[in-house]
Amino acid sequence: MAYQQIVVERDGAVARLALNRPDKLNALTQVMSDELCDAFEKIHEDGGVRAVVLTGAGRGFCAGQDLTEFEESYRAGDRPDIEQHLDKTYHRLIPIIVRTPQPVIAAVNGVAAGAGVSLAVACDIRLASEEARFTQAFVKIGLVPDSGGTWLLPRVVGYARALELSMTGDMVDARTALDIGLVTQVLPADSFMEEASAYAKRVAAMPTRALSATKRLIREGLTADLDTALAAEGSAQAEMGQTEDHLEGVMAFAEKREPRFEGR
Ligand code: LHQ
Repeated sequence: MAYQQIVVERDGAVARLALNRPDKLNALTQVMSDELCDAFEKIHEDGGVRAVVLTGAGRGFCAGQDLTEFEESYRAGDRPDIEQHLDKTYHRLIPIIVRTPQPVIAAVNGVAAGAGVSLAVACDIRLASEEARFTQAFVKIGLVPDSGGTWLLPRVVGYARALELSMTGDMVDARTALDIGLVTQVLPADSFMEEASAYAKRVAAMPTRALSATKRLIREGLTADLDTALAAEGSAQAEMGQTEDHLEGVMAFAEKREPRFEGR
């Protein structure tokens, strides 16, 4: 599949996906959503990818749904079938991102609005440029948060913050996003992609299978009872105990050297 609205690059074990409609602040279209699904599905199957970076080209991260996709129908006095649209787009895309076996890092380079915030919170780790801004813009057009926004955001920032952000639609800057836990790091704008790439390379050199199981266990643990979570940890740990990376980690510790993990 040749992509028109995203750019996929590889740098060693890091795959970098950039939304690529910079003039429209990378507003999401059906085409872009299909392309992201395809790219993430290929990454799921690619054992050579050990970390993924999701970012935006130009000054925006993602302005959410491209509102012009429906403009004609509104102007004609119709109402688009939003539920059907969601089924074809975000209801496919968001679970694919969340269930990506490899760690996924959102490098939020600029504004994130509506479904653009959902894309960011579907990732495992969020790094923000000083120029990043976030708005749950849904309310400004009389909608509820969608694309996983009601499920993902409270898990990231908590119930009270998620309600306030979603009910006001207020724009928050990168520093505030850091304060409320929406992102975990704010990096200088002029070296943002270099620093985000270096971070991703560090993650890609970690024991990938353990990271993959960790994100799954933590996600599933949020909706499991303690006994179920302990059993899931036990079974994952039994699997990790058999990996080459576990052996390498233990030997490196014994030999007082840095481990060289291969993701196996
Ligand atoms: C855009 C967009 C955009 C098209 C900027 N669409 N062009 C799901 C299913 C179905 C229906 C609806 O929704 C959803 C989920 C959602 O995501 S709902 C939320 C949709 N997003 C928004 O409501 C955000 C709309 N955008 C904005 O509020 C502003 O553009 C932000 C705050 C993101 C950025 O503001 P500025 O930095 O001042 O940039 P700008 O407004 O000048 O935008 C630059 C260009 O990007 C401009 O195009 P132009 O040709 O005039 O230069 C905008 O029209 C275009 N653009 N967002 N969502």
